[in-house]
Amino acid sequence: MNKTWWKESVVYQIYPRSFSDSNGDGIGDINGIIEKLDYLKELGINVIWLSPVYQSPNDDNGYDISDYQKIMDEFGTMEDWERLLAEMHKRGLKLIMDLVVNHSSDEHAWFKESRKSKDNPYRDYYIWRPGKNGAEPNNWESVFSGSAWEYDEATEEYYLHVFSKKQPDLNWENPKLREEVYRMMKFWLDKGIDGFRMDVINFISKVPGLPDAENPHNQRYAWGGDYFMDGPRIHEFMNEMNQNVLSQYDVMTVGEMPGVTTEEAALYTDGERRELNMVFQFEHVDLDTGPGGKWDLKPLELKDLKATFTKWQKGLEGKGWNSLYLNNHDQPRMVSRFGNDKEYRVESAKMLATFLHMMQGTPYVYQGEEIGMTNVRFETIEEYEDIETLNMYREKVMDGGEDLAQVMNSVYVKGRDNARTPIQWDDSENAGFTEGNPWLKVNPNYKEINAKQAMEDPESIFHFYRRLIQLRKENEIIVYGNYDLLLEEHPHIYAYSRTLGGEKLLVMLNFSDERPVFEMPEEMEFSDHELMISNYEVHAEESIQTVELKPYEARVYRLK
Ligand code: TEU
Ligand code: CA
Repeated sequence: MNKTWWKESVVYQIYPRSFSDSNGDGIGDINGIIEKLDYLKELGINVIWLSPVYQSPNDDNGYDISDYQKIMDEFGTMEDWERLLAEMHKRGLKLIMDLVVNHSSDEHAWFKESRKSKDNPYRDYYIWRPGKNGAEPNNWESVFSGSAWEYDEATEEYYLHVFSKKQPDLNWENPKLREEVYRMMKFWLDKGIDGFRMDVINFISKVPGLPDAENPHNQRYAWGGDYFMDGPRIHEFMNEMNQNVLSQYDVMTVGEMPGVTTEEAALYTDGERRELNMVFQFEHVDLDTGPGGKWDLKPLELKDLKATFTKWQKGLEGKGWNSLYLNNHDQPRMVSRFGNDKEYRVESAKMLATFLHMMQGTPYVYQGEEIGMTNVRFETIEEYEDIETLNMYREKVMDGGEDLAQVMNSVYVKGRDNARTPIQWDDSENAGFTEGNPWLKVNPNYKEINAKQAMEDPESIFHFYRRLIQLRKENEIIVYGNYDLLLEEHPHIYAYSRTLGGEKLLVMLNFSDERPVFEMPEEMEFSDHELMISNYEVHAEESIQTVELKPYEARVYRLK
């Protein structure tokens, strides 16, 4: 068991555009974050992952970077950012920055050069190909709809963009590009940051030849992920980055990796191999997705959630390290998705937090999660801002003639703007997020759900998170203990144990609004037990052999 600070940390993700606006232009900014550091300190987190704050034309809200070494004007200046880092370090908070190097913006100086001519020194910083029979070089589909290729008049070739056409993919085969990225990483590390979250980092190695994707349903374009997810040179690139850059600093790294398997993740996060500390896997956020992809809704089954989490807990045990998350800026709000955001919003938010924070790995809290913020339903598509949502709408409704109500329903359930509405700080106009016009409308439920209310109420979700985070700090077993699933077949109860040396924890969670009665397996019979945390009142004399749980009830016991 190798102990390190990043295993013992709890990370809080800030999506700066929606966090806190200090100057009334309706857009969250760096000074707004500084104003809220004491709030975050009180919550107890010790690392902040800051989504991109670099210069960007904002086609994808900062995930399209036009200058990696400048701060976006709307967010402030480099001096503001340096003050943020200093104010964080003063409070014992660490900062990890978003590293977006699968692609840049098409407005980046490299791309402006690259597109000029075929012999431009920057040509090979990106992936250019001639067309095939008057069409795109292959049939790959962009994550944001349509072809993953864009034709460029100047040189009569196409460039690859797995995301939007304003996000051309960088060519990692080119050692000069890799050197530039490493130099840029050092620029930030030398300023004193504490690590990186790496955007779709397992996409950077493409299979040479860029073969056509399989297309069983004969669609116009098809998902080409087989040819760039965990591609042929990915481990070599990760290892090179580690040798050249990361190993020279005491930092933490987390690679965002759609499609990653437990076997691959064990390699990426095996300390001996010197690649990354942990990865964000996607299996649990794909369980409610049908065969038609993200917008094809499918009900979530508890048995699938058990199987997935158990696979990841056991798959990395003693080999690598898990990151634990239930939502982020790309995913719906967790209480709306996995809990019940109506009758049992507070209970189910606390239950889900217990579920995640009692597992082995490093937990991530996404802004607003700690006050139980929910999904939003805007009436018309015009009120949405997210490029993924808007492109999909254009393709399906305007071009494809699909049913409007059905598409809007998918947006309500899965759209990324669910997670991007401004943080609800109080019950004043615009939820105290801004004194101006927010860039994305505030969720109308801010009068009941807001941070001010949550701080004042000792029974709030916020204070429950505070206790969970505190428990993790005080109990090594919560960080390092081994996980084992119990009651595998139960349709409503998710129960598991954690074991470290002679110590044991028992976690019991009700994922339903019913009141199931169940028997704990005999191996959980201990002479004594102590309740560590729960989201309902529990009587000390209650048995833990035959148990009845209330709707969305969560209990954690220490067994002795
Ligand atoms: O996301 C990568 C990714 O593949 C998905 O999560 C995807 O963006 C989408 O949400 C699927 O529905 C990362 C960033 O987190 C995301 O915000 C960016 O848009 C994307 O990369 C491109 O940089
Ligand atoms: Ca602002």
